[in-house]
Amino acid sequence: MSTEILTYDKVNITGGFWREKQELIRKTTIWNVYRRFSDTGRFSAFKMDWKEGMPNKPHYFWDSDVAKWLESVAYLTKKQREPELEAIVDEVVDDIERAQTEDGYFNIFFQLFMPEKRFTIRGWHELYCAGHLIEAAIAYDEATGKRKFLDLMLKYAALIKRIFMDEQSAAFDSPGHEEIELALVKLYDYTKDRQWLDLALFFINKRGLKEKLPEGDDYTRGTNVQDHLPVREQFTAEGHAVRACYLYCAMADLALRENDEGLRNACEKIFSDIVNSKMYITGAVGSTHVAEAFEDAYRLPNDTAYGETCAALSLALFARRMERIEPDSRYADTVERVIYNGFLAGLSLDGKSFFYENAQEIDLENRAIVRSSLHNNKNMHFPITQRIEVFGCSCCPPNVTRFISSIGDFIYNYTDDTIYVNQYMESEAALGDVKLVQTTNYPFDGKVSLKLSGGAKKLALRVPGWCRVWTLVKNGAPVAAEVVKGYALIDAADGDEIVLDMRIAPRFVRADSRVRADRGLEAICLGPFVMCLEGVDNGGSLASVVLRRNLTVGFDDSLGLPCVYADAARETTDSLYSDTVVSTPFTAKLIPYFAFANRGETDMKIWNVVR
Ligand code: FUB
Ligand code: ZN
Repeated sequence: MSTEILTYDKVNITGGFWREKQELIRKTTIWNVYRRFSDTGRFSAFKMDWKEGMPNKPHYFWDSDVAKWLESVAYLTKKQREPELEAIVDEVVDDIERAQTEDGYFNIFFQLFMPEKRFTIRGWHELYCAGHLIEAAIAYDEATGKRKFLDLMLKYAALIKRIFMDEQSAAFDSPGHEEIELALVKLYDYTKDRQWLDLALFFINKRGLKEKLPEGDDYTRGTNVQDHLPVREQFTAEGHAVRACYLYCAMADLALRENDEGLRNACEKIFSDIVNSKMYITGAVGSTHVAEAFEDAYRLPNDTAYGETCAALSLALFARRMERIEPDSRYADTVERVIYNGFLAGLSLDGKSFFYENAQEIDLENRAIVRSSLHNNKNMHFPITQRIEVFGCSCCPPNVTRFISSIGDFIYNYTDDTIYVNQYMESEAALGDVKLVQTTNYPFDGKVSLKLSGGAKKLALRVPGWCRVWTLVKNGAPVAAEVVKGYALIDAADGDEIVLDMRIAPRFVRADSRVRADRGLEAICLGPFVMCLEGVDNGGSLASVVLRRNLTVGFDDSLGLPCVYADAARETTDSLYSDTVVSTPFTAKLIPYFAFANRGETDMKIWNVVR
């Protein structure tokens, strides 16, 4: 039984944790990304007047960086008009209009540097850029009613369809970096024009058939770009993690719309493969910097983890599509794991800077030893320890802004008679005549009140996988509820108030013993937060810290976040090998993982010895 998404435009996040994040994006992050993208020439590149000798030579996927920023502005604008931001978008759209060729083509890099090579180099992201521009154009039209951007992109999409699908005259048959497939499904949903769904299907169906291989192009064939098998025969997550998850998003989209059992089966298996063997406890995925890829099952090293912000985010996008196909709480649980941990770590608390790779452990002393070693393994890659404002490859920052601005998409799904409550965020939502007011201080507190008015619906409230003790109260009286696939079901009529109270207490979590990096270690979680130790709170190096099982919850006022205190000790030996251990007790402090690295460079550890 499939469901519909109650999209972000019908859900207003009115307070609490995510409202603060959305305000941060609106007031700080969107502008900071704009400034950094302007400084680095990304916006002026759209003028198409770059000449040799000038600084900031346009890069082959800058279009996509700006496109995601434009899309973010659309989501912000939908909630509250922002004339200054809108003026910037309009100028970019005018630039695109001026530069777009007669036949509809638009790509900064190819038009400036190699117009004769268009649609011949599979690895150079033309279709990826096109996909992001299409997503932005849809969002902007939807938010403002200004149609020009969408018309330009419809013209471009028509060219792509003609060259790739009708004439089959391009040198490759499916994109080297997936993205346009899911954008085309959105275009179909928005315009109801079947040709866009057909084009998305065309790209999906061509992948893995290896019919066309541009000469000398070895990189963009095979596992790294999910081209090793036809998509309906792919059952494990492989290759570049962002590419992979964008592909899986489109596969899930098409499985739903086309009632395609083969795609659905592949998506279910791939999703299980990810969450059962290839995902960090934080929801980060893509554990190696080598090709930014999924590693083999259970290979989840902490100190060298890659875990790109875009990859975590795209896993949440995939999970959301899967929960549309089938309301099973494991999908929303995964979304929750990602958004409170592996994704959110990508953004600094002040909203100005970003991680591209997200460390799962920082041991500064060990890094120094490895780096100074004569036998230094040059391939050993450690993620950066401090967020920065812009990267040479800056795909993550505008992905963060568009994701948080539209995070309302993740709260509710519905069928004719049921509303699924997937995420707990203080909000007001409208589904036709039915209004839902969600009041909560989640994730700091596990109590959620839902007031329904204007009709009657069954509510299906997700009981998070981490939650062991919860109660349900209807209009002040405790009620029992049947739980189906992780959702507690309860009828609600006009004026009813349902209160779900989930006990949030710190808990110890272990990893499957096949995850070598976590063997013998435990993590502490608090509600949806994965907690971590930081050197700045715990006296520098964390390598010798042993935690005890005695935990108390506190609040860190300077971070504005809950913390956990643990009885602990530093255990050191008196020589390289020794049976004499010196144990110095202290109280350890753990903070939510996503907030690490906001107080200078320091050690960080999620997995610890607990004794
Ligand atoms: O190549 C485009 C984007 O930049 C990818 O999705 C990221 O992994 C980064 O390589
Ligand atoms: Zn990225």
